[in-house]
Amino acid sequence: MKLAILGLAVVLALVGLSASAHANLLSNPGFETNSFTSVSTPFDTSISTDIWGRTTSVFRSADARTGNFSLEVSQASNESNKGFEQIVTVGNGTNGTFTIYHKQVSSSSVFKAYLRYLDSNRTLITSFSKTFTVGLTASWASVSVTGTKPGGAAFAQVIIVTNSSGVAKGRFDDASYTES
Ligand SMILES: [Ca+2]
Repeated sequence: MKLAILGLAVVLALVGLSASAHANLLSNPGFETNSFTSVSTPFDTSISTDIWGRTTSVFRSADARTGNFSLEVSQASNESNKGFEQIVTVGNGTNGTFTIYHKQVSSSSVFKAYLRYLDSNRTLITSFSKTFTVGLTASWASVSVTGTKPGGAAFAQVIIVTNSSGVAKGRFDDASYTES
């Protein structure tokens, strides 16, 4: 009986470790809560942690992959650097992965996803990025950026931003930042 209880405790501890190692560290990852802060460009390292920062021309859309809302970027012809970001305290993992789902609005557009690591003074240490196209299909697709956490990393900053000036549109949902 004692062995059985001990065994159960070990299993529960392992399950707990496994869950925390792959936990999504982002707040409001599906944009269901209407809580945002404003940024001029989505590279602002001074915003509060655990809240999405968004530029103008970024708003919630009722076209959701899950839940009731997604976040839509609708950059106009005379605009650039529109997008959104979040800064979180890093976890205990060695590698980080930022994943987000995207879908076209009315035409294909090129965006860039960033996973950046900041030190305790919020100075950029390392930046990983991937350029991707929204709108190859009308269904939801995902993009991921993975990188090794540098020494001294205190915060992870995830960013979606348009890749060039001019009209660019896309809807985004179900973001995650995990460590392993
Ligand atoms: Ca959602």
